[in-house]
Amino acid sequence: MSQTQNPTNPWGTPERIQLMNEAGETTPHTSFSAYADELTGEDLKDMYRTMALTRRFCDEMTSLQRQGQLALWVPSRGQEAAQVASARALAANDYIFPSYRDHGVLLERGITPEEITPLFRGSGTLGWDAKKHNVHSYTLVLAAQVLHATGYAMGLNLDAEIEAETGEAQTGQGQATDPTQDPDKPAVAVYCGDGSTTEGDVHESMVFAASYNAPVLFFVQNNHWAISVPFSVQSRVPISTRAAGYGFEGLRVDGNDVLAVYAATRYAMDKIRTGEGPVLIEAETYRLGPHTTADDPTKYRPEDHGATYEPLDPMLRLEAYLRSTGQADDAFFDDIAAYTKEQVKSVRSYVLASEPETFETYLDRAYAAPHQQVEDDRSFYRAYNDGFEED
Ligand SMILES: Cc1ncc(C[n+]2csc(CCOP(=O)(O)OP(=O)(O)O)c2C)c(N)n1
Repeated sequence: MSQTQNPTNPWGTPERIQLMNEAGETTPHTSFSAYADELTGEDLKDMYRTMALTRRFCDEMTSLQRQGQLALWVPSRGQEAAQVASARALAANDYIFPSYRDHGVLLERGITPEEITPLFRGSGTLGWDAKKHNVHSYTLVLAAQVLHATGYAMGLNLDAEIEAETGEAQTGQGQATDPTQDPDKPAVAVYCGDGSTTEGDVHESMVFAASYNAPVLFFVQNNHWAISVPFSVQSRVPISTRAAGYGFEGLRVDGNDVLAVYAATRYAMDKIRTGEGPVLIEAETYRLGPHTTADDPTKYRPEDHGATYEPLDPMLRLEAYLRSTGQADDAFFDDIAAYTKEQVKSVRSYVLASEPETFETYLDRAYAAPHQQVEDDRSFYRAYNDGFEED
């Protein structure tokens, strides 16, 4: 297949939901505007603040990586609307399974920037309390989290069955909220990229989720690239069309539009909670930066990509909307700049003060009980290390 081929779908393509265009102008939608209308001006400003923090934090972490202070960084530039608006539409007792680029999801969920850093500094594997936030660890093995999420969602159905039989609310594993007080039935949201959907794990997850009516949202951020492979090579059709093949609804949404992403996610979670099973959302966004700090996109990306995609930047769009509707002015944006600057200053100090762990510490944590494979790895590692001569 040629790399320039455009994905088309002769069997029908879900409409692309957009409530706010690139200029920040809104258009009502018969089904989705009602959900977006739940957001107050304060909510939108708050979302802008989190998006701005995500971006500023991302830039700071990129600089720290360039200075040799981090092993690697995975930038989220361009995907802030998809991440922050979808996370805002989830309930506190929904359990989230992120990929490795979902910093906006975490920050929206109340995880601090500092807590995101250990994985990239090598000073720990999981910096946040997964049970407190109902957010699983980042997953670097593509799509593994999609299986975990589906299994977790199937477990929630089993919990509900036990509750129906015994009358006792089940807490589930790691649910931070009190199930007797929760207004919403818990569900699961899993994040993955367009490239990840080509993994068998995603296919298996979707088959199981459909068969068992699992309460899970598959939130795919189509950022148009799987490292250097363009979306046109990965899929002949928009990813949202695939859901029909599994027998559940697929939504296609402008992933740079906070209103559309929020509305689609709220709609999907309502549907999932009523027991109708899974939903797939494809958020069409764009990765403005490199895949990671180890990547050089100038080697594979068209030279004019900036001219095409930078005007679609979700930050510019929300700013235009807030300004044109008189909800925010220079003073607001100056405050945000000062706030994010302060935040990343303290992250920088935190990172520089945190000590990288030794490799053996990771081996200690691989299994709860002794494991022969781990001991073999330990012996191999020690022998390898002993092979280096002292200066
Ligand atoms: C199982 C597995 N295969 C290959 C890789 C190497 N790899 C890391 S990221 C990536 C591309 C992922 O693209 P996508 O799913 O679209 O997510 P994005 O990074 O664009 O957010 C690949 C192939 C991996 N981490 N895990």
